[in-house]
Amino acid sequence: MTVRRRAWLAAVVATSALTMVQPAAARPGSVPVVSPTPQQINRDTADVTLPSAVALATDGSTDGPAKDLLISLLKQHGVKKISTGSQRGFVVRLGNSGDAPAQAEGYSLAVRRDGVTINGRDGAGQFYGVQTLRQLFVRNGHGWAVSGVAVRDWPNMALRGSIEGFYGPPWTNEDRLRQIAFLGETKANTYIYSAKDDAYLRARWRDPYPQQELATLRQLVQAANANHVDFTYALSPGVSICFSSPQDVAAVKAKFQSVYDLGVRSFSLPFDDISYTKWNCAADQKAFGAPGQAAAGKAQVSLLNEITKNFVRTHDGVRPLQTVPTEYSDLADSPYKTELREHLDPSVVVQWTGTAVVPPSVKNDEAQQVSTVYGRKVFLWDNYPVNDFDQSAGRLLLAPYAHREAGLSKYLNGIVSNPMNQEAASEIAEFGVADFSWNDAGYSPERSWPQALGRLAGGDERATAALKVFADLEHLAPVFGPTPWQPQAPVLAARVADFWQRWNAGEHSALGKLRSYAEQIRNAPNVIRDGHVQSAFVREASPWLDATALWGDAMVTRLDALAAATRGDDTTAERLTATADALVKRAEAVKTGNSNRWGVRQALVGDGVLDAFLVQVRAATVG
Ligand code: LTM
Repeated sequence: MTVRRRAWLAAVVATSALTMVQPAAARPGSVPVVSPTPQQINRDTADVTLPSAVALATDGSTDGPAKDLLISLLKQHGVKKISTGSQRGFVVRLGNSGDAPAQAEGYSLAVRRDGVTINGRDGAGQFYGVQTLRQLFVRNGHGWAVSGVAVRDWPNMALRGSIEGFYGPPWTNEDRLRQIAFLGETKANTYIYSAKDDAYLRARWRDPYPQQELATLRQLVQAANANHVDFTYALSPGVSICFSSPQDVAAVKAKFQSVYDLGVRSFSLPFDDISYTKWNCAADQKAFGAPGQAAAGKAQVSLLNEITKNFVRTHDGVRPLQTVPTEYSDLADSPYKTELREHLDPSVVVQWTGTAVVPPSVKNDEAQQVSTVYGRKVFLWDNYPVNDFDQSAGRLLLAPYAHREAGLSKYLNGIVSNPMNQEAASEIAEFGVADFSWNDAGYSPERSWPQALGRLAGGDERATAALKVFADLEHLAPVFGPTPWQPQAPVLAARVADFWQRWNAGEHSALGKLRSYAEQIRNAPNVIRDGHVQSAFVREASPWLDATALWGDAMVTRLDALAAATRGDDTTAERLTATADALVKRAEAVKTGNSNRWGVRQALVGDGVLDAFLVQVRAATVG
């Protein structure tokens, strides 16, 4: 690697370390919370004070990005002097001189009185060891210590990350850089660049990139490499390709070559959301037969096998080709799937969305069945927390990642989340995806979700609590049908149910308890805006935060009206009821920006629970 390139990479890693959201410092003496949940973590010794001078010991295998991240973390935690060459005093070792687990991307980490040792099976393993160390720093007076733990860790799934695969406004470059840093931080290794409305990927797939676009892509690829993320370039020619045309096949290769030259080493040819029962050219009928499922399978296989043979295998370092079949969301065998199972090169990685496109759950027996049908382990394209379709209009989907069965790592070779058009808000569910795909057996949504919120709040406990209140009001997951499978506002709903039970039993003190939660709802947006919450999240969530403040105010006011009516002060009760009515109107009038395919809509907050409660309280107040 040239000196200039090393300096550039150091700058990229330093930038992501700076923008990296800091976890709350671990609690002294306990086994710290590390995410993704490690396979093995044990407390070995008391917390070890981090001195202001340390020696850094590397070996021939030490990974550049891991080392750069390590140095920047040590500096952020009070280390002033980092010497190399000597191995005296407190030594931080990074490389593969010892006992790294055998699994790809695995690492071991040991904290002792005289230093910290991280051994990675490979470069990514070292990087992930350092990402674990990032979560082990403990406050120690004015300085820092490191939790005295021993970790052995590796991922259960080979591919983990996200696919920018939604419809509507694609992410900005800034969003993508943030996402790539997030993926590195959560030990996810895959970002698939597949935005449906990016013309160069789909509608104008044949067109070469202008210089400016190439420069932007180069920046993304370099950031991905510096974070151990495979930037996967997904070209979707299915809308217009003539499979039997040598010119079109050459156009696919040329487009791939143009990004290979930027450093891309991972490629996909998705065929989702196209019509596969008609040809785009008459020649295909001659080459593959009358249009139909089997013929479509043959045509797609011919392109995928040709690209595997004469692009993937002829270019250094290129990973197996990926595809999204046109039949991506069911389990049934078909003439199309038979073609793929019997003739597709076994190295090609096939994606699947689970059943129902936007699946309420993904189960082991389904994954097992589909892996039989496609003749290989499949790669889950999980449409979670995507909000590009009409049933999710007006919503941010902030529920935990859930109802994916432990054991899926046996049948899946990975999971990528298809996120929302709102990048930072997607990180809540994506955090769970990274956690689950690393260690599906150890995953718990109840544990992971608060960690995701705490991370977004930069470790700010007050803001984390406010985010919990806010996210409870956006507690939905993608769903195609009318019935949500994640409960909306479960905390509020439970509090409201408890309130009515007590109130109807004549326990009027219940009102004060619920009022204080209503105040938390009203105040959450300000706390979020004033705290250390990631600014991109605050920007994206802004309409929903505005609406939340108004709904919270309406709830406080409605409860005050009820209190007034209960003590016989009808004048106040009527005045407050009118005030609350006006607040509800204002809350209902808050609109989303034009951020999604569904355009400008009401910014929905706790709908079905909060609004319904306000109607009930009104009736109880004014009869
Ligand atoms: O899921 C797949 C493979 N394709 C599309 C996605 O692009 C889209 O974002 C989701 C949700 O609307 N549904 C799809 O079918």
